[in-house]
Amino acid sequence: MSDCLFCKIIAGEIPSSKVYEDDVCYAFNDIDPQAPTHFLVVPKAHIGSVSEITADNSAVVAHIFEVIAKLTKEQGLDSYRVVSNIGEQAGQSVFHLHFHVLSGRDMTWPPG
Ligand code: D5M
Repeated sequence: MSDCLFCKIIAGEIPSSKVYEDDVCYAFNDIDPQAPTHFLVVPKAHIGSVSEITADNSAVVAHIFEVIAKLTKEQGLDSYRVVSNIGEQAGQSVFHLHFHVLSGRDMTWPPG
C-alpha cells in the first residue's frame, strides 16, 4: 500500500532498526519503546489488522508467532507480552497488522 508507513519501512523507504526478516515478515524495534525490549513483527503483505485475517491469510499469523517464539528464545526472554491493537479505541495508530513484543519490566493487568 503506497501510503502505509509499515509498507514503506518494509520496502526500505523509511529507515528502521531491523531485528529479523524473512520472506513473510519483518521485525524492527519500536520507535517509542514502552519496555526495555519492544519490537514489532509485521507481515510483509499489507493486512490492515487482525480484523482482516481470513482462512486465506491466517498462515502468515502462525508464521509470525513461530518467529516471535524463536526471537524471544534467542534473546533469552522467558517472560514477555504480545499485543495487537485493533481499531483506534484500542490504541491502533498504524493500520498495518503488527504484533508488539514487550519484555524486561513488570507488567500490570488489565492494560490501560
Ligand atoms: O502501534 C504502532 C507502533 O508503531 C507504535 O508503538 C509506534 C510505532 N512506530 C511508529 N512509527 C514507527 C517507525 N518509523 N519505526 C518504528 N516504530 C514506529 P499501534 O498499536 O498501532 O499504536
